[in-house]
Amino acid sequence: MKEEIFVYFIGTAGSGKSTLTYNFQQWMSLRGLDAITVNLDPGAENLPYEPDVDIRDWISLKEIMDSYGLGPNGAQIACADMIALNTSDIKKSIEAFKTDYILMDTPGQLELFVFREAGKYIIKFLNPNRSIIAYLLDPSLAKTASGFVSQLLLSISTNFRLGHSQINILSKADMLSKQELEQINSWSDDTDNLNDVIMGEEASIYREISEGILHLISEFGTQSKLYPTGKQDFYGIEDIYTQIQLQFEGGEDLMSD
Ligand SMILES: Nc1nc2c(ncn2[C@@H]2O[C@H](COP(=O)(O)OP(=O)(O)OP(=O)(O)O)[C@@H](O)[C@H]2O)c(=O)[nH]1
Ligand SMILES: [Mg+2]
Repeated sequence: MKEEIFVYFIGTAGSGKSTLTYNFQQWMSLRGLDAITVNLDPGAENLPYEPDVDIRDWISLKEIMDSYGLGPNGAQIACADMIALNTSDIKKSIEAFKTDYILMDTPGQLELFVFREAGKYIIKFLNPNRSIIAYLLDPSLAKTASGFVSQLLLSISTNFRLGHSQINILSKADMLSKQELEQINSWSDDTDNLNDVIMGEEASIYREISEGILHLISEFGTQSKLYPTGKQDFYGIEDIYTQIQLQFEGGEDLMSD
């Protein structure tokens, strides 16, 4: 076994993190590769998989709400900070599996993991050198040029906050029409195409802001490339796996071990 890789699935609420976590593990397992799933969402109710390591074994959103008289959002914040206190136990549970890939399914509310200190702390504590962020862009929020730019901005903010390798994923791509997917792909492949559409919009402060953000993206060479995935037939998962392997093993396939 090589040193393990941690993949953190992060994205806005309902962007498909848990589904992709599950499908990724299934895809690996079908190829004889070893991966475990870790649920980091203390409020998760209907997960599409049975997590190998589950934060709910240590922290329950419902209990925190009841004990501290908090509403669901306040309790989520308290839980996010409590997760950091349990990282040592989580690490021990993960290590017991001696696996190659650790698929980390993060809480529904992106800001809990990305903008509070706990997320950064967890990544650092578990394995800062072998961690990658799989950032999910929800296609329903990225169909228009300005929607796409705002989603890219969120992805960049995540990258800026967490400071780790990041791969951008267009989740639920099966929900897009062929034309919509082609358009988003053309924006993701070349931001000049996106700029053309934005420049064609009616002049407004929002157009100016979009232009400014795009300028920022090209200035810093930020990755705007998106890898589409869908829940049927493991659509796009091999590409994600290849990108992760490229990042850490120079593209070597674990199957070749
Ligand atoms: N068509 C389609 N639906 C999907 C796909 N991935 C997820 N979904 C659906 O989108 C909804 C949300 O999926 P989840 O995987 O729970 O998303 P999540 O980001 O984990 O959600 P939260 O943890 O609640 O933020 C579910 O109804 C899924 O069945 C996909 O690739 N294609
Ligand atoms: Mg989820």
